[in-house]
Amino acid sequence: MTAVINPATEAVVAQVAATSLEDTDAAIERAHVALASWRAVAPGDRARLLRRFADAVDADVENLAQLEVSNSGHTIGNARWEARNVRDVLHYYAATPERLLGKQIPVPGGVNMTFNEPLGVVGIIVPWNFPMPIAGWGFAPALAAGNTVVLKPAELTPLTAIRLGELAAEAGIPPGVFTVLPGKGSVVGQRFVTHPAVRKVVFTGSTEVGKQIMAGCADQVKRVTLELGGKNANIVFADSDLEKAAATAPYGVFDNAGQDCCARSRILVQRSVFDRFMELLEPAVAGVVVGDPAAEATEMGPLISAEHHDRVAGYLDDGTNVAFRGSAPDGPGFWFPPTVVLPSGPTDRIVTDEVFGPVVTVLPFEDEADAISLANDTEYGLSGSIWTNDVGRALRVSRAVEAGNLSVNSHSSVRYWTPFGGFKQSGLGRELGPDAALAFTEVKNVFIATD
Ligand code: TAP
Repeated sequence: MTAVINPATEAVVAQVAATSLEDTDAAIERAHVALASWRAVAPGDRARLLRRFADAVDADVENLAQLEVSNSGHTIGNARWEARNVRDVLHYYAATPERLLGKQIPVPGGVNMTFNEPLGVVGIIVPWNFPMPIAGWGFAPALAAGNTVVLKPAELTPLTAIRLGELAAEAGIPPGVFTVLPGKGSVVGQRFVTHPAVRKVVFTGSTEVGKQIMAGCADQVKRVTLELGGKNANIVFADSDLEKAAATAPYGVFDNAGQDCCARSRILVQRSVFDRFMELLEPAVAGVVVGDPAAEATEMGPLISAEHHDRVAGYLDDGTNVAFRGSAPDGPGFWFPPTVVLPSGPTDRIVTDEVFGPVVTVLPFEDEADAISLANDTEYGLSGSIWTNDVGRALRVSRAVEAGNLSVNSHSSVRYWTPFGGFKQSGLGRELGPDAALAFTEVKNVFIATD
């Protein structure tokens, strides 16, 4: 049994059994057996089952949100959005089974056509920072395309995934088609990589573990989608709406206490407006409401664990030039105040590493070329923001920054109907959007001779 801790109170909220290697194998076997019957479900019926699953999630939004607040310390507002996001991806991909259209390609002497065949059993490995959406982004398109799914939540945050498994069963998703297996990454997650019946692994988590997963999958030429870390730039040009850029910068990085692969944790500000930007940023940071995540007005909760708290704190020492900090409650709970750092330069560890906490660095740049060069001076490439009122510059810089998800005059990165994923070491493949279900299929080409 593993104790599940509320990070805002340090109280034990549940005890969850860790799935053994034998039980993982048995679940994968059941998922393998269930493939034939799930594939045979008529497209319209598969779509109806996914919509019923979505409706079950919709009816359970408040319960799922409260579970997430107590397990992950997410603010109640964010947790409701996350539960509704699972509902929405299920509805969106419920349209897939009837629209997985092959092609008919003209060839002499016969008929040539393509089919999008399901891959088989898909293993989905989820991190602790967004347990619900990241699970849904994988299982909704995978199930819609006719695959069966085994899903491992993070050991720290299994509660909403377990509930989603119950809701799937209540909605009529057949046994073996969608199985949630709480447990250790080194046991359950690793078995997804090595078990030959698992044909694809979808992994979201750290770049370090992602590389191990990719290397492990190579042994069986197993398909893999990786959503990994980020160290995203928030580029503020002198010609932008500086008040708005400064007022929104805290949300861009401190949402979910900075435990967000899309956090804009490197603010780059044009030198001519640097001092003014810092003057505007200070009250915005002071105004972030940090505290009880169950309270409606709270904007930032705690970090996920004591261990993670120590890791984040380890980036700050006596020599760190902290410009200013927001507030945070005293313990119990793994609290860390929103923190703004003026580093000595772009090679400081706090600028190059993914801190994954409520810590942001601010650096000046001279001109457009300098901004692009600084933004790209990282092996990550997940997201970023560009603040400017010059439309030509907005387009030039968006094309030049090496990242999968950019927003201009906004920090918004995720919409379930648009593609999401990283450049460089931030990942491999794309989730969400119109093409995500195709990543759970193989294209088969069939020629029928007529002559
Ligand atoms: P990880 O430590 O990499 O863990 C992620 C998941 O992998 C957990 O379920 C973990 O299980 C499992 N795992 C660990 N070792 C494994 C192994 N050897 N084989 C198979 N599975 C294994 O990451 P984390 O600390 O939970 O999450 C934070 C990271 O995720 C950050 O780097 C963040 O940027 C990234 N992230 C990326 C995105 C996107 S979309 N790009 C979104 C969210 C988060 P345990 O729970 O047992 O450790």
